[in-house]
Amino acid sequence: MSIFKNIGTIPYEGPASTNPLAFKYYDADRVIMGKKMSEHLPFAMAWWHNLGAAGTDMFGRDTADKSFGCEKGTMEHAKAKVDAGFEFMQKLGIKYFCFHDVDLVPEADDIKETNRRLDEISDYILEKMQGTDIKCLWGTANMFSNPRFMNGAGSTNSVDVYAFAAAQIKKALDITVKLGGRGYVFWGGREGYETLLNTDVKFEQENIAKLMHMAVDYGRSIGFTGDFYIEPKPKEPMKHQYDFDAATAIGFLRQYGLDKDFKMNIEANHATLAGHTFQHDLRISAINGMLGSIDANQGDTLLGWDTDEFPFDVYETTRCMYEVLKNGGLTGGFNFDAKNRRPSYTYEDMFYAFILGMDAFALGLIKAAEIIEDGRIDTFIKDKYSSWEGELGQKIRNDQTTLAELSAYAEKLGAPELPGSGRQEYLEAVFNNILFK
Ligand code: XUL
Ligand code: CO
Repeated sequence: MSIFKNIGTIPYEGPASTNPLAFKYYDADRVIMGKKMSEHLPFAMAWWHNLGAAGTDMFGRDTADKSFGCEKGTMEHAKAKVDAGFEFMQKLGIKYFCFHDVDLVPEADDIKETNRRLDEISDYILEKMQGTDIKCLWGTANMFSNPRFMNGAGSTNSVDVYAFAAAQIKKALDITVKLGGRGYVFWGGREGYETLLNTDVKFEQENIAKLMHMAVDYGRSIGFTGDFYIEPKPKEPMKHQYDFDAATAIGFLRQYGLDKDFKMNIEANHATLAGHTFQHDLRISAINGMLGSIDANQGDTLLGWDTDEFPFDVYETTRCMYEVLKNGGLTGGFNFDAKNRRPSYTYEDMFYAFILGMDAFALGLIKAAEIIEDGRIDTFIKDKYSSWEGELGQKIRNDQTTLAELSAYAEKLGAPELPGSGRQEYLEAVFNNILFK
């Protein structure tokens, strides 16, 4: 039975098309820099936003109908969400989905019953996956919504709550592996603090690391070969969250010996909340060998919270894809951790949102490849550092000199020349030239 009855498979029709239910740029089989678009862009649907979120905000209730013909909070509804999700992904050509445990089933009062429901729904998802090429991109445990997590999960003051978090992670890993997941995410929604007056930061961070180590040990023991991810976010819901940004999370992973098993899942809107650009957190992850996956959305520069909008800004998607291409791709994918605006409440809007996001990234990919193939920007960067190619530069790079030797060199020189123009305006003009040619 079809849920999105009036909507067919979304075709690629090219930039001249005005059909709102067609891709203008995302052409799955088009080859860019030796790889198909669909391989460059493993898109994923976020179960929670697309099949769950129906428009409730701080000031008003749902505007969209996501009952899919069933009573919410029942297993029948959980299955209807699976049906809706698979129909949706197939119509858009999306090959991956991401989930929290409690997105899949309504949470019961007792974890044994919740786990039974998770077994039932994952069997149903497995059945649905057969005959399709749809797989899980990553799974995670929701350790932030239930009131028991008000003081954190790995960082909680309650050892019982900590054990409960461990149980949820164990089950979420089981389901992720069962569904062929490429990754497992830790987003530390409540891992942080409201005030230092009541918080032992060192104790909490050590306990988070211990929980992550146990997750790695368990995951590897059941055959999970994928990456674990930290998804950094600086604030919201907590005033301060420990995984503030990529640099902070990478430092944490190294400090506690988790850096071999973990990478970053970088979300655009989280990076901007941290006061960085999206590209900054991608670059910091990439240069540390830890750019794993992306939560593809965008924020609003005028608002100080996580708006989770569908990506629209092609400058941003181009900068993102430039980083991804330079990184040689991702081991993860592009999860649309994004939701329709509250007044966009129809089924058509769900499709328009994904078409917007997929086209914005496809265009970003096309333009990033053109920037790299054009070469002007990369050549500029190479030339900018060319003084290091000489003997002195090589000596410094190879740790073969001393402060005294450099001082003697500088004295002989008297004064260095200016280092050369940064040419920012020229490079920005090149960027625009490529974007709009
Ligand atoms: C919250 C957020 C989460 C994670 C998964 O801001 O991004 O949905 O992606 O827990
Ligand atoms: Co996210």
